[in-house]
Amino acid sequence: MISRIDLRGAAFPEGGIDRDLLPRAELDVEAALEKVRPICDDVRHRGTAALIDYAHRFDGVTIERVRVPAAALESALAELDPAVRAALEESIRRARLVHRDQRRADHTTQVVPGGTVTERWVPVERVGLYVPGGRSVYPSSVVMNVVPAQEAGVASMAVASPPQAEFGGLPHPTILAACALLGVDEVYAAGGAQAVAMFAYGTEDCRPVSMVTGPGNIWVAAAKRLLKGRIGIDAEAGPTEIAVLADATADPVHVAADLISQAEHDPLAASVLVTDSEELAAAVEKELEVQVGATKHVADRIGPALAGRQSGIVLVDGLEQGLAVVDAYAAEHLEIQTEDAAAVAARVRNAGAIFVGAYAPVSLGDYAAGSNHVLPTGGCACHSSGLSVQSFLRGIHVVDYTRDALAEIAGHVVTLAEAEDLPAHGAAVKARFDWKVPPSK
Ligand code: HSO
Ligand code: ZN
Repeated sequence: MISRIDLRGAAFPEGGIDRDLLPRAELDVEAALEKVRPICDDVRHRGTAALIDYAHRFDGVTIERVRVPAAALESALAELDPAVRAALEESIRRARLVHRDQRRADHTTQVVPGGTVTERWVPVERVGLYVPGGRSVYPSSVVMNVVPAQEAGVASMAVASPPQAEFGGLPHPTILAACALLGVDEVYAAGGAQAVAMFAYGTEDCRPVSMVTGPGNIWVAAAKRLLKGRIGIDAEAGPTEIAVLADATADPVHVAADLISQAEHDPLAASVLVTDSEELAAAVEKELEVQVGATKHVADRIGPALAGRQSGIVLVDGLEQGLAVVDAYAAEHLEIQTEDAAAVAARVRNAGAIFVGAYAPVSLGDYAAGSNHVLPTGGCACHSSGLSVQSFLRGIHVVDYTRDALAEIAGHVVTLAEAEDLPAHGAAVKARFDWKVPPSK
């Protein structure tokens, strides 16, 4: 079911191993760009009418309006299963604890007497949060997007999620209930590229936003790539990934369960085990067969995900090689199930989130660890981080110099301006000192 990649005895070069040796899903966002361009242009020009047409074409539902009425949000919350409500409330509470601690204080550096630079952290004014609603309906993703935005102090936010035929053209009721629980009252029944375009350009109903976050399918990713610049984005989230770095001390039952858990998302999801233990590999292979037989989404997702070339068991010679592999892979989620797991985890350089030891499965982080589950995929963890309060803040440098402080550095500014053949830059300083460069102190 799951393939093996045997790297034992392979050379591990100093600069890291070749990523192409490792399993990974290919997502051709570039090819989707040409398809989403006319959709985005159409929404730009025809606004709500275009969104209503696309709801019909792509979601198979006839809707009369895109903005979800307040009464629909209230009734979704009133009808929410009390157990789901309690679980969401606890998930929100823990996420708030963690994200509140991520807030940044403004900081002033005195460069010279009379010359300061302050970094002022200012939240993005208005954001659009995309919540998928096709194969997946994830109220937990509403929590993971809304909580950091709220904790960052974003003043205005709107959520978009595809209209569902089953629910009279509204987004899924659990999504609506999660919005209501979080105090988000601006929700739109719009999905795919057209929802991102609605946020970017604005419509009669929806004021344009400055930033769009949230996971989505390939069309959402393509629209984000197309409209990036006009809007800020978090990342083009790809299929989910779990890597487990494990040694002979790991429990194969846990490892197999965790590999299956993320394969459950998507046929392109990646489940990768990196181990130096032949015995563990064999036991996990056996355990996968057993557990897959007892789970739900096998034929459409788990089966193809585990059998796909993006998943596999990577055999290595030892912990050092294992660390080199997981660093090269840069997984969205990385579990460490080894002896002295915390010490091993501390050595990892590239991962979206790290789950330490036997009692921190990825599912915990997906719902209720307090950490965020919107994380970099596709190897982007080597340069990017997951969603956080920081994602919604901009650090503005405030430069404040007195006349004396400027005089002190004026000579150097003029010299550098001349070196770059930009005399007008130098002149802007000289103009403040009767067109002379003040003598350096
Ligand atoms: N594992 C997904 C998030 C999720 N899991 C939502 C369950 N629901 C990406 O981190
Ligand atoms: Zn998940």
